[in-house]
Amino acid sequence: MIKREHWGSRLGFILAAAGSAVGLGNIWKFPYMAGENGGGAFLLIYLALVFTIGLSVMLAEMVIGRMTAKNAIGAFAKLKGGAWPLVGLCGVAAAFIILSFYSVVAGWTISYMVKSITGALAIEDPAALGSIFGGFIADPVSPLIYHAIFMALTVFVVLAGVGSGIERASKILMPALFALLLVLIVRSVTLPGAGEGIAFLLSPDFSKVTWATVSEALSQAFFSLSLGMGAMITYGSYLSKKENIASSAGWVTLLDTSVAVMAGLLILPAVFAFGFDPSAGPGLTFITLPAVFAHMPMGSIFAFMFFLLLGIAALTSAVSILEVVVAYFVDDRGISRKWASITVGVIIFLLGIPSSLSMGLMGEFKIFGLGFFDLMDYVSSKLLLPIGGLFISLFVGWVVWGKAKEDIAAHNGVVPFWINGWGIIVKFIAPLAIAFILLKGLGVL
Ligand code: TYR
Repeated sequence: MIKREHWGSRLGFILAAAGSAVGLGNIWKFPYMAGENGGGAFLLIYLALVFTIGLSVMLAEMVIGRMTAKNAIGAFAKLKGGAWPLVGLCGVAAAFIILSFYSVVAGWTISYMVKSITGALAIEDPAALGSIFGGFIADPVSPLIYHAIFMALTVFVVLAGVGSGIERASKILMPALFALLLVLIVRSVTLPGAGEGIAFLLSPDFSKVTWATVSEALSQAFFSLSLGMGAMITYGSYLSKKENIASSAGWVTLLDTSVAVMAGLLILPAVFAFGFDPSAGPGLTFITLPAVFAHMPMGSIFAFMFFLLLGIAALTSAVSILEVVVAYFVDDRGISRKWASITVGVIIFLLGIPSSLSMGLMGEFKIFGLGFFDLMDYVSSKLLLPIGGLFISLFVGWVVWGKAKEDIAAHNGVVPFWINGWGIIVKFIAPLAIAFILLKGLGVL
């Protein structure tokens, strides 16, 4: 048997895990969700959920991974067996589903990088940009080509392995991402009239908050932190016992959340400065922002930088989603990393085709009233991830609590003072809160 790989350094692990967390969820989804759900009020609820349930489940996942040095399914099998590996199996299923539509949107960002260079986006009128976007995503061929390119890039990184593929790519791409983000924020908040956007994001209006808002914030927290499907179990499984795992989980949570807030500070002030509508929904980054860039001097360069930023963020996340599936086939099915990456990559590409076509040709095709893309998104972010998080909490809190405590203390032999607080969250608060919010959001309660 080949020895299991480890991360080369603590920084390498933190950057890879933050790379997983920071993605389209932070830059594309978070600002428009805040825009649609009352700005600061959404932000506050989101922050409260992230630093209680989110952080606790993040730590729980990393601990499960490190204790077993196994993939998401194998980890549960090794620790307990019975029906528990089903939690990992749902995670692997979620990985197929999420990556299939994630890669479609990531493909759009590559196309928009090209469009910003060619000047095709240098148009000030959002309506015209809306028809460009609508025309592009409804096209039966072009988005599929970009979807294929993006999946190929993802496969390329994963097949190179944990150290020379994922860690190396993260160490180059994550600093680039932070640099681009800073440049763009400085540009955005120094626009005349930007203050209103900042105020919108930071001052809470609770009149718009309903249980639906809270449930949106919860699924967003799971999606954004890459929780509930075993990505952090898988990344944690390559950690050595010498690392301070709790502090790593804290760093990853903090980095992910800061990037979401920074993306809000990048997008909302610019949108307000030019008098656009912050609740423009998913089109905010592909329609409203290009209009904003078109109003700026050297706008094409900023537009290119923005879509590059989005593409990089998407790539390091996609890599972690593919790794969840590949690690399972490599560990438990004895398939080579190369073949597992390529085969799974092709299957996910194929699964993404109906999602892409649901924006055009298959627009009329609905299941439970949802188009294919929306259905995939709903099933994974609204159901599979929170439910996965619920069982992961219960597992750590009730089934392997003693071992989990030991693992947390493994690097220095000291059980941290907050351990029982974490225990209360994973045993009671997280499972109950997730179940309650889920049922409220579904309208069952
Ligand atoms: N966290 C990523 C984002 O915000 C998406 C993601 C979701 C990545 C689940 C991994 C994962 O397991 O875009």
